[in-house]
Amino acid sequence: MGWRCGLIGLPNAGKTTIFNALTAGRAETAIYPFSTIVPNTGVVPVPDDRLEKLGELLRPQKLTSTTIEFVDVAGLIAGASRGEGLGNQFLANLRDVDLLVHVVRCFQALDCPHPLSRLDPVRDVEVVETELFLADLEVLGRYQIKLEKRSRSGDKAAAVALAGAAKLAEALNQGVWAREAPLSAGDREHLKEVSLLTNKPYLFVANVSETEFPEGPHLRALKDLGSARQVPVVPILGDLEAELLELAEEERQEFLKSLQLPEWGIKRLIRESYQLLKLVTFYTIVGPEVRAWTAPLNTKAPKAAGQVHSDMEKGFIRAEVMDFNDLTRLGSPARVKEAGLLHVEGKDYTIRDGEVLYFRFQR
Ligand SMILES: Nc1nc2c(ncn2[C@@H]2O[C@H](COP(=O)(O)OP(=O)(O)OP(=O)(O)O)[C@@H](O)[C@H]2O)c(=O)[nH]1
Ligand SMILES: [Mg+2]
Repeated sequence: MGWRCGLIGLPNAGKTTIFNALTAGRAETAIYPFSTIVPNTGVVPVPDDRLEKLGELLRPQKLTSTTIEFVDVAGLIAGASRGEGLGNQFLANLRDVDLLVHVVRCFQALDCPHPLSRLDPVRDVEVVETELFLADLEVLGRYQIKLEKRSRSGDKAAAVALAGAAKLAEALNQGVWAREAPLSAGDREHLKEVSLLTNKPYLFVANVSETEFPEGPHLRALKDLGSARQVPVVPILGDLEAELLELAEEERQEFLKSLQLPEWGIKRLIRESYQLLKLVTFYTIVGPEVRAWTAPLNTKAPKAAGQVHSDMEKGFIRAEVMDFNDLTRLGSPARVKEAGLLHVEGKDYTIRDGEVLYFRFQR
């Protein structure tokens, strides 16, 4: 299963720069706005300390991370819903992403003008979010027309959904995110067909310059906004992090130290995205390969097995489960078994974060 994050923001906020830093890509960036027209997509391994530890302990021939995909689209400007700039049709590319990452410009660059002249991250957020609301209202409006037709032809469920849609439209008009709108679980169930951007988990990336780091006024303003709204803020030194990918790992580490940073922003962004998606990580040891997998919270063992191979879900018999901590403490799967800490679990078992699983199945 693929997890996807969409990058949004004003033109020249550095979305593509950060996309390149994340994916080690070479998508075109430019000092003029609207340099991205066709979306860029790239798959990124999720950094995972536990997987590294399993690698050191078990020395497999192959160590495979789980991945997350990033999608970089064009910039949004005020009036995009009326066709300004590149319009907002390209947002359709983000309807099926699982998470929105809003790249907010917190860097000054004389050669790369801000599309609204002055640097002001809080205003930029408002401009972009207004366009998200307008885009969602458009999509919801089209859905309401469909529901009305269905309701007129006697579809009772459509009539109930219509009432929920009206409540949702009212919330969006007042600037309330769809995911925070006061809707009942029933309303949400009826509206699950319609995919709204403001219904997605969301975080800010502050694209900062070195002068703004670790605590310049623009970054501070964005952090304050983030804490007031409970939206995480991840600072990234966009240009620098993208450029330094050219260097050897050792030199990159030196740089990190000289900047007194615990880790690169892009690494933190991948981790934060993964956490916001409320995913759990489980591990399998199959032949020469130790591999990390991703599943939504509360996934049953057969579904998790299905991620590895669809036959494993169909023919699922049982899962043999070890805890990562037991395995690293005792040193090998055999010792975990000897200590009586290998649990055998059936079809109804809900897997938990950090478990190491062997799936038994019939072919
Ligand atoms: N000084 C500085 N310049 C940056 C930084 N991040 C990006 N830039 C520059 O800003 C310009 C625009 O960056 P892009 O990554 O193309 O911006 P974008 O948001 O993808 O823009 P559009 O695709 O046009 O919407 C480029 O010239 C980058 O080199 C940064 O952190 N510091
Ligand atoms: Mg771009």
